[in-house]
Amino acid sequence: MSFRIDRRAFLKSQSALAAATLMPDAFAQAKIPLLYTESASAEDIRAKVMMDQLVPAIASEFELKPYFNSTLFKQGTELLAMQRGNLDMSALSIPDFQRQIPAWGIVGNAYVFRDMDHMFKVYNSDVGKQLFKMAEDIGIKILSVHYIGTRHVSLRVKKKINTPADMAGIRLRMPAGEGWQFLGECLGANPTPIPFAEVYAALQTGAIDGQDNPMPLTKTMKFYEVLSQYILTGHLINCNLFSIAKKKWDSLTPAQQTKLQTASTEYSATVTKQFAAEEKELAAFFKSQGLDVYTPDLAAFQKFALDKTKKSKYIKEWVPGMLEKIEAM
Ligand code: KDO
Repeated sequence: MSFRIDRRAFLKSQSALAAATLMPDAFAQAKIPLLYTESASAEDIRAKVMMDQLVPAIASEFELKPYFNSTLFKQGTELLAMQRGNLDMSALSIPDFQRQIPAWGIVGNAYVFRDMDHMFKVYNSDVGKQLFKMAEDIGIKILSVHYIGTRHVSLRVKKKINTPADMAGIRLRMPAGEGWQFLGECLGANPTPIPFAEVYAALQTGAIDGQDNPMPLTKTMKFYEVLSQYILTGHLINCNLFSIAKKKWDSLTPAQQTKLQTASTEYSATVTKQFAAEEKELAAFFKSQGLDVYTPDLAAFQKFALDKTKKSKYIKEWVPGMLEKIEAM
């Protein structure tokens, strides 16, 4: 019986074998791809810190491929994409979780957090653990949390705003999602959903009267070019929940998990620091750009939001006793 050797196949196998021996690393340690997308723009603090700090920090094990400006998935669909295995990681918002876990509404409600420190105290407590466990139960592992600024109302229209009654009829863009729309109602406004990437055009064309992004995002996206005033309602201490699909997380070795967890914690700490520092300078910057920047009757805004929340279906979806625990921290 004669063996006909296929010369081409033989040569191919030999060259592959040679390559493997010459470059053991390339074959032995194939990098784990991590597909990432979020709605922040490529100029955003989060994107810059990701490219400068996070990507290199995990490069020995992972190839993190970020897509910014919602170029891979529409804002608000990232969580679903992660559950379906089409996306590995994203910086998620509270209403993204609230869609499937109504109890999450508590941490996305107007005026629940007093300030950034209070927010982190809550996420680092057993309340945070309870919420993060609920996230894992729907297939999302939250790695870390970063502060992206405090949300205030900013308007294109010049109408003076002192109380929620003054917001009646104001077409306020809020991100899509029931939790976001309710937040807009808690400000007395008429909320309308528009993706983050389309807010500038909506302000420019007059399709909306205003929006509520934190100052650092209003700066990065140049929204201030089409705004006339910043009303410092401080209605939400805003964060992103830096997350990975649990199936992907569970597929990693303990060493890879430790590497990714440590780098993510450090990433969110740097992002938080830069947002908090930049935010302090921005009221002066917006005034220099000709915007009116002032504080409204905060007690009136807080009372209105609390009354609206108490009368809403949402408060019934919260974990009993959780609000008291948060307020006591
Ligand atoms: C926005 O769409 O207004 C928002 O600020 C909501 C935030 O929770 C967050 O999703 C943010 O967009 C994106 O990260 C883009 O900055």
